[in-house]
Amino acid sequence: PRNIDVLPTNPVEDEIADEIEPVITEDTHPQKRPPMQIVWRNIVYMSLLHLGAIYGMFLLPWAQPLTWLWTLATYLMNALGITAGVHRLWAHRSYKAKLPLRILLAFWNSMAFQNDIIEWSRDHRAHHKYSETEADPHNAKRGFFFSHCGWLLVRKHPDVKEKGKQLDLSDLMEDPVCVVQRKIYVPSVIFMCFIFPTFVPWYFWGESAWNAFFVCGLFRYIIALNVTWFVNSWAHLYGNKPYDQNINPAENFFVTFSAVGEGYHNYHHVFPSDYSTSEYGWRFNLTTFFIDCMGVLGLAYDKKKMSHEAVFRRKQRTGDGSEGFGYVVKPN
Ligand code: ST9
Ligand code: ZN
Ligand code: ZN
Repeated sequence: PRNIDVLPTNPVEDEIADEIEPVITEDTHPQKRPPMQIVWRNIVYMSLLHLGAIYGMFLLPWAQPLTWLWTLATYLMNALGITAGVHRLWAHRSYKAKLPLRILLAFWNSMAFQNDIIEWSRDHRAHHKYSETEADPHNAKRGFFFSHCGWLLVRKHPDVKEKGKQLDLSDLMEDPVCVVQRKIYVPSVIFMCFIFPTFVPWYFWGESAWNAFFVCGLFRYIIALNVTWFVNSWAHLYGNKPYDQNINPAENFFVTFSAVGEGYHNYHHVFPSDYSTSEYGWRFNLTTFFIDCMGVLGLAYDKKKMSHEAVFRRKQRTGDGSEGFGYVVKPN
């Protein structure tokens, strides 16, 4: 059972707290989930992209070592465009960023091709606020496949649209970087997600454009997409719960490692405004390291971090007694 009535979760000052604080809601259409409307166009696109990525994986041994390095580099830019960009900065406002950093993160976000910043943030705020109800766009109660990618292949539940109307997105509408990214979204994706990753290995070290497209373009994109989706599927199903054992989101090591710090998902749902999305700092958390480096350069500031005391008290009150990824379980 969900046990969110024991909160307030969020002692720190948080200007969008109301947007993501879980609320207890009745499903508007209880018991009668409308029949799923499959969107065949998305199924065809996603299947083709995955086939191309699998082909790219088989091309890997024939690509040059520098191309492997570039694949890793594009993966990290893609990942940070999601984690440091749309997730921690725009959807949660867990820190503030100066214009040059926001522009960089918006470009990296287009490289990730996961919908524009405003749409992603809207779905994500709905995911936190209406977590695991029909109004959660990727409601994990509907199973692994639905929360992983099935939700992108069917029309949304009417509750997502109805309840989602209550979300305030004015902070995003007022950020010119978000507005411009939305305006130029399609060309920016074609360039950042496909042309730029293909061009660099071809131009600078003579990799074949064919290899570069399938490896640095499709293979990198689809791996990053599935890793992101794992946060919604796997990390909502498997892992331990040091902070609140009454909710499904969990601490999952594989997801944390591959999603550059985003698998501390039990912590994140309990303390959504913490810029580290974790009790810890740089531990398996490249995103926090990146934001801290930007802080040193003066480009990131006002980082929100929960106090040790608040975290400790919450663990005592609602945690399952485990620590970290569950390697240390406290005796009763
Ligand atoms: C993708 C996104 O992959 C992945 C997001 C993952 C999130 C992960 C979060 C985890 C934490 C962070 C971890 C980071 C880890 C990173 C690691 C990196 C390595 N609120 O959507 P429409 C209303 S995208 C309020 O068309 P349909 C609204 O009025 C992949 N209102 O619904 C809207 O109109 P408008 C590539 C809402 O028709 C209207 O409904 N992209 C909300 O049912 C219609 O909206 C794709 O594959 C809301 N939340 O269609 C495209 N939602 O927009 C996929 C809707 O005009 N999308 N409304 O205001 C689609 O094709 C469609 O959205 C659909 C649903 C078929 C899925
Ligand atoms: Zn979640
Ligand atoms: Zn979040």
